Amino acid sequence: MSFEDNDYTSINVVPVGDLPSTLRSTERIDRLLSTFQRKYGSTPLFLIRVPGRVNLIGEHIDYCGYSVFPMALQQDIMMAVGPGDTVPIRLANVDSQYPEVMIELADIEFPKQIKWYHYFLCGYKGVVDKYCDDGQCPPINVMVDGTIPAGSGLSSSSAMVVSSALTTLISYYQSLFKISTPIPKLEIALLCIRCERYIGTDSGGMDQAIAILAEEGSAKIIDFIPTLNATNVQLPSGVCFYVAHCGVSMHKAATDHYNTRVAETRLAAAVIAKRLKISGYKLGDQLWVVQQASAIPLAEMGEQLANIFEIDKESYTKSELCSILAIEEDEIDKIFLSRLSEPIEEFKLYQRAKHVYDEAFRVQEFRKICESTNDVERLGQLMIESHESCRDLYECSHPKLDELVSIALGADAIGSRLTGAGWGGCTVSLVYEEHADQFEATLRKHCKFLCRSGPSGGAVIYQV
Ligand code: NG1
Repeated sequence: MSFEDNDYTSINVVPVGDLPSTLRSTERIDRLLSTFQRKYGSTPLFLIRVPGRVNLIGEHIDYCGYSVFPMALQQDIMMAVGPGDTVPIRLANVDSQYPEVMIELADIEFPKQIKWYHYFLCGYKGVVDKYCDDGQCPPINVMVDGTIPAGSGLSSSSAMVVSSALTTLISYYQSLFKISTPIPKLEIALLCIRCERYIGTDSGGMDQAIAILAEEGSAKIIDFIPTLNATNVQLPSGVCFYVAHCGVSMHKAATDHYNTRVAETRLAAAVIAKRLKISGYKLGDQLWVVQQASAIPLAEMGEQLANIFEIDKESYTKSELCSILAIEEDEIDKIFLSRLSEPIEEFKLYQRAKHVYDEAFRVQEFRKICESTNDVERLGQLMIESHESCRDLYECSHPKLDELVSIALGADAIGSRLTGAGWGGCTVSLVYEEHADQFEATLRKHCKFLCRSGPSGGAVIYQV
């Protein structure tokens, strides 16, 4: 991915009076401002608001180079920021379960045991390293408040990373007496994608991109190839989307699940490249690279895999892969497995690649329908197929997610699927407006977090 200068504007810096009516003069904003005031003895200069997101379709394909279809939610992370004293970063949270921290620059590191503030440090470090002269931002005091349930597949982590990046950027520029940052949104999105990887997860980029590039009223197709790009897509009328939590939380950075899938998709690409004799392929390339080089249309790629892999073979061992790829074990370790904390010996390649190619094609179909026929029954069908593929081929579901999907379909959802990384977290369901009340009443009996959301806007900086 690269950044090309184009017509994307920078992040809006607007007066605090422009907060959306759902937030202006609310208890939540009063509490954020007064907690800041009590803790730091001053009023913040800025409020930064960054939304969470729900991915409508296109799971685990962003890191393979394929387009995804998320929309921003109303749930968000807000940060209040003002100039600090001598400590470079004082960071507190309105929610007392997240204890206050004071951070010296020399202390910025990313251990295996991640704490809540490490996501803040990702954005902070990314910005300081790239934009601040002498690698320094003046001391800042920050108070955080969030309404995105953590570990729910709604991207609370990226909302935190993006808000910390913007908090750091605006504090730096403000200290230079330049209030609004001239840095284009796409550039900030690319920076945030890169810097969330300090945490140890090889994430694809969907979450940071939508958090920054979302526009009220439209879902977005996010493309990564040839460059990061976001296109508005109007969702059909007469239907709505519900997000529901299955009750099991999943903290990606604490397990190898996610990075294992990234590794399996890259190993699958290596086997495809070898067997199709693809020239120009480099070890570690993503699945889109081999599909494009093979000239096999995406629609056919999933089927073609049956001729490339031994499909009755459940998994491949490392030594089998060494002989197929004609490389040494330590090359596999270095190129594909270096981000895993535990060794793994068995790799499912056919199943992962099949999911990725089929899912990428479902995204194309979903988009086409939204832009043409608005055949909502087909949209629902694509969501159901997506869930089945996540469950059976990609193995990133959870029995509680499967159960919630069944409950949603039994309550007249047109389609329902897990959303986000999975292994817990939330489902997203497509529901006819006229069934919404009934659907909501049924789902409320089964989950603590349920929200109906239309597409929200992206990150905004408010000047207090
Ligand atoms: P969540 O649901 O936020 O854990 C993750 C990745 C996305 C994408 C989805 C699966 C991060 C920050 N986000 O999302 O890039 O790969 O899983 O589609 O790692």
